[in-house]
Amino acid sequence: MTPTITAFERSPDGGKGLARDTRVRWALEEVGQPYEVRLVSFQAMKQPAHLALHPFGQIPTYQEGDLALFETGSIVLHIAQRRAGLLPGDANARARAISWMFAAVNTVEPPILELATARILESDKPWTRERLPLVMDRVRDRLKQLSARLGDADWLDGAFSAGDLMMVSVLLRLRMSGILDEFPNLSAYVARGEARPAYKRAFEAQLAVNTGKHPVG
Ligand code: GTB
Repeated sequence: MTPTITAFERSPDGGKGLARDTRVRWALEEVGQPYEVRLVSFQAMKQPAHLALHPFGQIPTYQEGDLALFETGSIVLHIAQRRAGLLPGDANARARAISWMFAAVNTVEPPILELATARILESDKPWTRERLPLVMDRVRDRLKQLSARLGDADWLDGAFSAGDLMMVSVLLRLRMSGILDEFPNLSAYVARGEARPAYKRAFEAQLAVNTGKHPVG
């Protein structure tokens, strides 16, 4: 059965690939799973029909037969468990790859989101000028640790895995801030992720939506 995901009818980033449907598209492309996309407006996301799929009224969601999922971590894990290509066969290596998925969303993404909130949603607040350097330092602290662990390896733990897919997706959000450039091995890591043919297909697909080349359904 072909899964259907949801994505923004128009992403606020205009197609830079930062909305979270991109990581789900990327996972589907990595495993060669065809998929369909249902585009939803901000208004529709808050209506009962969408809330039944996503309790927080967000995108992306994932539907496959009578299975409905939300949260990109769980969606990507589901895809990775169903089809080969994103998780190692060895049980211990598989468990470690899943740890990196959790680390991406639970340990590295929170300070990055805090930075995005400070820069975008709180930019007009009088305390933001003072707070921003603190938030940036919290991001730097995490990146320092991640950079030390990655070292000169291509990927976090052996071959590319769902852990790298999630981590690269999370780090991409930092590109505009310039902080990533302070860590050349992390910049190169992100660039390696973006160079993967599956990522390129996912990126192009979301870009087509946001440049009006995809019919709104
Ligand atoms: N933890 C959830 C997950 O990983 O699935 C978070 C889902 C989420 O934040 N979804 C956002 C959403 O639906 C879209 S991705 N927001 C609408 C709402 O809450 O009303 C977040 C996002 C949005 C826009 C940009 N951008 O324009 O740069 C980047 C990221």
